[in-house]
Amino acid sequence: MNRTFVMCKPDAVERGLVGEIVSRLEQKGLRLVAAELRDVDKGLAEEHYAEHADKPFFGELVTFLTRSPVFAMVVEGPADNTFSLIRMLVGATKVDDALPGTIRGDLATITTENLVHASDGHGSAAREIALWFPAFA
Ligand code: FUP
Repeated sequence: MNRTFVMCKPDAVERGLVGEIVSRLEQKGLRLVAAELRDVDKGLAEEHYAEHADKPFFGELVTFLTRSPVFAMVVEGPADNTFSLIRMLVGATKVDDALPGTIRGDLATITTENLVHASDGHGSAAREIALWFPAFA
């Protein structure tokens, strides 16, 4: 699948970094096929992060994702590696591991508030596009 799900999380919208993040994706050569600024309710946040339901940071994640609007996107690339290209641009999950040159490495200081979510495989891309943009599933 050459489409994947990407989201500027509440911290990115609050800090006015949506343009910077979208710009990095576009400069790479990827394009938006759907995008929406939207409020996230508890149910959607819990479903989105269902794989982390038993983690100690789950409650914090849900509270964070629901605190203010997110900018949700479906992003397309020329080949079926779109998700991995974007994961490279986004950088490591933990801010201490995120290298300069990546979105998180350049712009984030707290692991929970690491600005961007991006699907980590074909399966999660399909699941997340269906969850957030059913018309594009
Ligand atoms: P990622 O795919 O890089 O967004 O990371 P994960 O799906 O593993 O984690 C989802 C979110 O949980 C991360 F963006 C930040 C948060 N998280 C923590 O707060 N603490 C951790 O130890 C790991 C993840």
